[in-house]
Parts: sequence; C-alpha cells; structure tokens
Amino acid sequence: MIIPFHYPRLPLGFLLLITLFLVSLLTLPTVEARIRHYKWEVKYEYKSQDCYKKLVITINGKTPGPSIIAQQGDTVVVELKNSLLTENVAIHWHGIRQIGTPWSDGTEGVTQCPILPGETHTYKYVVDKPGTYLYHAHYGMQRAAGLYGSIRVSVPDGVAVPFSYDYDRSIILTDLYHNSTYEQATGLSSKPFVWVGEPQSLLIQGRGRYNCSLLSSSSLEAGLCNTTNPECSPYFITVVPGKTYRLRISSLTSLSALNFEIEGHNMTVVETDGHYVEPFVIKNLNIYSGETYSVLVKADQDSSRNYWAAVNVISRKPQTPTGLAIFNYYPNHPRRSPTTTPPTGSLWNDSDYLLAQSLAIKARQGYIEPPPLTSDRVITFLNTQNQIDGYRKWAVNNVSFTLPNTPYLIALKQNWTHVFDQSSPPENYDSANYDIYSTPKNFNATSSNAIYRLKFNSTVDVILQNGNTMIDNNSETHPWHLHGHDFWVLSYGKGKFDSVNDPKKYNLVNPIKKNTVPLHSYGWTALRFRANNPGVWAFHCHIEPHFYMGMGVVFEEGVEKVGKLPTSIMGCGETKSLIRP
Ligand SMILES: *[C@@H]1O[C@H](CO)[C@@H](O)[C@H](O)[C@H]1NC(C)=O
Ligand SMILES: *[C@@H]1O[C@H](CO)[C@@H](O)[C@H](O)[C@H]1NC(C)=O
Ligand SMILES: *[C@@H]1O[C@H](CO)[C@@H](O)[C@H](O)[C@H]1NC(C)=O
Ligand SMILES: *[C@@H]1O[C@H](CO)[C@@H](O)[C@H](O)[C@H]1NC(C)=O
Ligand SMILES: *[C@@H]1O[C@H](CO)[C@@H](O)[C@H](O)[C@H]1NC(C)=O
Ligand SMILES: *[C@@H]1O[C@H](CO)[C@@H](O)[C@H](O)[C@H]1NC(C)=O
Ligand SMILES: *[C@@H]1O[C@H](CO)[C@@H](O)[C@H](O)[C@H]1NC(C)=O
Ligand SMILES: *[C@@H]1O[C@H](CO)[C@@H](O)[C@H](O)[C@H]1NC(C)=O
Ligand SMILES: *[C@@H]1O[C@H](CO)[C@@H](O)[C@H](O)[C@H]1NC(C)=O
Ligand SMILES: *[C@@H]1O[C@H](CO)[C@@H](O)[C@H](O)[C@H]1NC(C)=O
Ligand SMILES: [Cu+2]
Repeated sequence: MIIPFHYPRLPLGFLLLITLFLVSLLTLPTVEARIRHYKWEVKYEYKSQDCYKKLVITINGKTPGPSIIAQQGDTVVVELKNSLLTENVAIHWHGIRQIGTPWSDGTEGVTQCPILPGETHTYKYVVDKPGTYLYHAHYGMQRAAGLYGSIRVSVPDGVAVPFSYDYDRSIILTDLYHNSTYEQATGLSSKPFVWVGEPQSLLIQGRGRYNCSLLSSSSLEAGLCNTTNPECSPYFITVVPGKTYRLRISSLTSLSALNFEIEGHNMTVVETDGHYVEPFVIKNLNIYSGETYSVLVKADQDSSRNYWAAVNVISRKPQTPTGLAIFNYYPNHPRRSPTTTPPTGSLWNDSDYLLAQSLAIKARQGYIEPPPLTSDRVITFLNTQNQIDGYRKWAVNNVSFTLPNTPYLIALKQNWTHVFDQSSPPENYDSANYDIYSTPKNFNATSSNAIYRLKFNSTVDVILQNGNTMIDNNSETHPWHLHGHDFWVLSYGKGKFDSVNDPKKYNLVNPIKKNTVPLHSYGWTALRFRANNPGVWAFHCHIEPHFYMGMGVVFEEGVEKVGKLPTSIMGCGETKSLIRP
C-alpha cells in the first residue's frame, strides 16, 4: 500500500480520509450486491431422458435448465425468450418471496399475462435469503414438459453456515410421462375423465431408464427407445473418500411423492426450503413435490465399490420402477454399476413413518424465528375430489379454483371488479357433519375465481384438512406450496382437526419455516404466516394435475402498497387496454 506522505501538497485531512478509505477496503467485507444476468431461450427439443425419445421443453438446450447461482442480496435478471412457436410460457421462482417485486413471481393469471411465442420477457428480483430454491414453468401443465431448474443462494461473504462440508451439489428429482402435457391436460378436462396414471420413469437430475422391452417392436425399430443412448446413462455423484457432501435434494415431480436413499450411507438433514434444520440423521428422505432439502453425506464407506442412489414412489401404490443414480467413489469408473440390489426405500404406505419424519423437522437452535403466539384469522381448507357438470375436479371447501383471463395483480391495482368473482370464498366446511373417512354422498362442487383478501400484516392460520377421495378407503397426499411467503409449520396430525385441543399441541417454540408442506393422507397440517408481503399470492397443491383440476386458492394482501406495475406483465384479457389505449 502506498503511504500518502509522498504527496505533501494535499491537505492533511484529505490524506487521512484516503488512508481511512483504503484501510476500510482492506478490512471490511464487501457488501456490494451483484447482478446475475441470464439469457435464456425456451424451446421444444427431442430428448431421451429415460431412453424413450420425446419432446421436452429446454432452456438453452437443457433440461433441467441452467442453475442460478447467486449470493444473498444479489439481483437476478433473467431475459427469457419464448421460442416455443405455438405455446405461451411463464416461469415461477419457487421459494423466492419477491418482496417489492410481486409482478416477478411468474404465476400466469395471478401476477402476469403469459409470455407469447416470439416475445422476450425480463424477470428481475432480489434473492434476499440464502438457501435452496427452484424455478419452473407456471402455465398450464408446462412444468411436466421439462421446464425447471435449481436456484442456489449462498450466504454473504464473512457469514458462516452452521455446518461444514467440502462440496455442494444440487439434484432435482422428477417423474416423467411419455404422453405430452397436452394429452394429459386433454384427458383431465374430458368427459369421460382420463387420468394421467402413474409416471413411466423417475428421473434423478434429468436421467432415468425405461424398460424399452415394454414397448411394441415397431417403436423399437423406429429407434424411439434405445437403452444405449448416452442421454439416459445414469447420473453419477462422484465423491472423494473421507469428504462430506452437501446434497441439495429437491423434488419437482408432477405427481409422485418420493423417498430418496443412498445405499449404505446415512444422511443428516440440515436445511429445508431455505431454513436451517436442527440436524437429524436419516437412512432415507421423504420428499414431496415443491420441497427442497440439504442433506450432508460423508463418503466414509468401502471406497473400492460404488453405491446406488435410489428414488422410490411413496404414498401411492408404486407402479413406476425405482429411479437410479450412481454414488461413485473416486477413482472408480463413474459408470461402474453396483452389483447390489438397489434400495427400495421405505414402505410406500407406512403412514406413521411419513408423519414422523415430517414432525422431526424443527428450526435449528440459534436460527429460530419465533412465530406470533396467536393468530388473527383461521382459514380451514377441506381438500376434496369432486365433479362439476360431470367433469372431474379437485376443490377446497367445495370450490374448485379457476384462473381469470385478467391477472389478479393487475385487476386489483386497476380496481376492476368485473374481471373476477368479488365474493368471499368459504373459510371453513361443515366440519361437525362431515365424515372425512367416507366417500362423499354428493360429489358436486362449484367453480370460482374468487380470492381471499387478507388484512395487511395480520397473522393467518391455515388448517389443511384431508379426507376421502371419490374412491372408497382412499385419501391422497397433497403438497401445498405458498407463493410470496415462508410459513411456520405448527403441526401435523391424523384424522379430523380438533379446533379446541389440537392448537394446544402447536409447536410455538421451534417450528420450521417452509414454503411447501405435505398434507398427509387422512390427516391435517396447520400453518401460520404473516400477511406482510404486498401482492397477490397463489397457494396450491404442487401436484401438476391437481392444480390444473382446481386445487388451489389465491391470497391478496396490501395490494395498495404495491408499486407501479411494469407493462411487460400486461397484454392479456382486459389489460390490453392499458398498453394499447
Ligand atoms: C396417452 O394419451 C393417449 C391419447 O393420445 C391415451 O389414449 C392414453 O391413454 C395415454 N396414455 C397414458 C399412459 O396416459
Ligand atoms: C423389461 O420388460 C420385459 C418385458 O415385459 C421383461 O421381460 C423384463 O424382465 C423387463 N426388464 C427389467 C430389467 O425389468
Ligand atoms: C441404439 O443406439 C445405438 C447407439 O447408441 C445404435 O448403435 C443402435 O443401432 C440403436 N438401436 C436402434 C434399434 O436404433
Ligand atoms: C446409520 O444410522 C444408524 C442409526 O443411527 C446406525 O445404526 C447405522 O450404523 C448408521 N449407518 C452408517 C452407515 O453410518
Ligand atoms: C401396504 O401395502 C402393501 C402392499 O403394497 C400391503 O400388503 C400392506 O398391507 C399395506 N399396509 C398397510 C398398513 O396398509
Ligand atoms: C350433480 O350435478 C349433476 C349435474 O351436473 C346432477 O345431474 C346431479 O343430480 C347432481 N348430483 C347430486 C347428488 O346433486
Ligand atoms: C384504485 O382505488 C384506490 C383506492 O380508492 C385509489 O387510490 C387508486 O388510485 C385507484 N386506482 C386506479 C387505477 O383507479
Ligand atoms: C358441496 O356441495 C354439495 C352441493 O351443494 C353438497 O351436497 C356437499 O355436501 C358439499 N360438500 C362439502 C364438502 O361441503
Ligand atoms: C407488523 O406487525 C408486527 C407485529 O405486530 C409489528 O411489529 C410491525 O411493526 C408491523 N409492521 C407493519 C408494516 O405494520
Ligand atoms: C374400507 O375400510 C373399512 C374399515 O377398514 C372396511 O370395513 C371396508 O370394507 C373397506 N371398504 C372397502 C370398499 O374396501
Ligand atoms: Cu393434490
């Protein structure tokens, strides 16, 4: 460092200031946030992710798309070009709360108009919290076509993570259907109803393996399914003996709840949805669509061989083969398949095990954000399978959700009362007279695009209540995802929620905060959040066909505090008048 004595003509005070400035540069951590700029082109391409060749949506030629890697406080700018030719698009930044930028949430119909073919749309938002997040399409059933990827936000310089590891890896789990999302959506909205069925394959970081022999010989001859295709060679996680790996495991399945296991290795859960977890050791991880977890795995087993990393379907009777990756000890060859039988995970219908693992997830000591001890409003959502005019639906409190043509955020800022149903949707169901264990006598529900208006900064409890589907002795698991917020998970329970006694069992001491939470079969889940993020936020089942069939609601809070909306989110429905007067 140059000592400023060499410049005697400068006044002493000025020299002192320069010295202080130079010293401060050397000692203070840099706090300057960066801009992370991405240019993405979205288009259809043929891929053979599970050896079966089909059309998928790619970003810059890839599915999963490019990872967003940023540091807390950075601004992410994604310039998205829609090259799908005949299809709209919108991308949701899953787990990013969009504080101050509710128009960048990417939820078509809620916070923006769809991005038309040929158009370029720019998303811009701040990643204000370290953790593991995702992005994915939020238009129709487009996510299932392959439009997704991971977001990794690191802690600021000079801030420590409360656990140590040598390497960091992001792994997305998905399920794959050979039918297109259009065929699926058509079946779901037809009379008679055609269910999408169970997926053909489970993918680990976009790779799986279908048994091509199950197909007709003509499709094999056409080269549609070829197990020697390098695109479907298994994903491998190469590890150095003795090192610890932070695996950021996330699920963006269309339907399946999954169990993730690495043969012969335990995992320590340390983070979920961007919040530190009080560490606990597991043999395998139950993960529901929309959730993210960081687990620590130590490469401390016999390194002369490789091990399977396996995903299996849970909570529905499995009809999809185990999805496999290779946990590869360096310097073994990564494609050297273990000769052992792959793990089959936990029993798919062991509901006690599923519930126990959900209950084991608590906020880490030293990082607890205590919840408000009371709430201002309790909204109960009964989840049911229904019928409307003979069409199969899902509903909450007997209302099946539909999206308006004019996005809510724009309609509310414009005070337009004619573009969506202004009534207040039901806060409860007839819990005294409703038997959650039996098949309803009347499946008929109504459909609506009415929304829940929350008092700004009020504390809201949501009780998710499960029940029986339209099939006897059947209740499905629903992972619920809230946009714009992290909620406290107060508790989970079996059976019907008891509004007098169950709140006494709430965890108000160290509840975990999350953005996605399972509602277990025949059970309930209680959440609390503060309505302090001005905007309009979707809250929905993360199962792609369920949301498509109406399993969701929308919350509005403090919309009058939202700044001027960018015209780039407009152009559909009534909003045409705002950009082309
Ligand atoms: C795929 O779509 C076709 C219609 O194109 C339908 O007949 C078939 O049942 C679907 N297959 C599955 C497995 O859903
Ligand atoms: C693939 O399917 C064929 C035909 O059903 C069956 O004989 C074979 O065992 C299957 N292979 C595997 C690895 O499951
Ligand atoms: C399968 O792919 C391999 C190369 O990966 C090729 O040699 C073989 O001919 C293909 N089989 C069929 C039936 O297309
Ligand atoms: C995994 O954890 C269990 C229970 O704590 C323990 O019994 C087992 O030895 C551990 N396995 C490995 C490979 O560390
Ligand atoms: C779980 O499913 C298996 C079949 O996959 C069945 O044999 C078993 O009885 C079921 N267990 C429970 C607790 O329902
Ligand atoms: C349900 O609605 C249909 C009309 O879509 C009607 O025909 C039927 O009677 C209703 N069922 C009951 C039990 O009300
Ligand atoms: C909507 O109503 C609010 C409150 O009455 C008012 O402040 C605002 O200017 C209105 N916005 C428009 C676009 O008319
Ligand atoms: C839904 O509405 C139908 C018809 O109005 C009614 O018979 C049924 O009991 C309601 N179901 C629930 C869960 O409220
Ligand atoms: C929101 O409520 C909390 C708790 O009552 C209070 O501390 C905070 O100041 C409020 N914030 C605003 C913006 O009203
Ligand atoms: C449903 O379960 C109950 C109690 O376990 C049993 O009595 C009944 O027979 C079952 N119904 C069907 C259709 O399986
Ligand atoms: Cu669902």
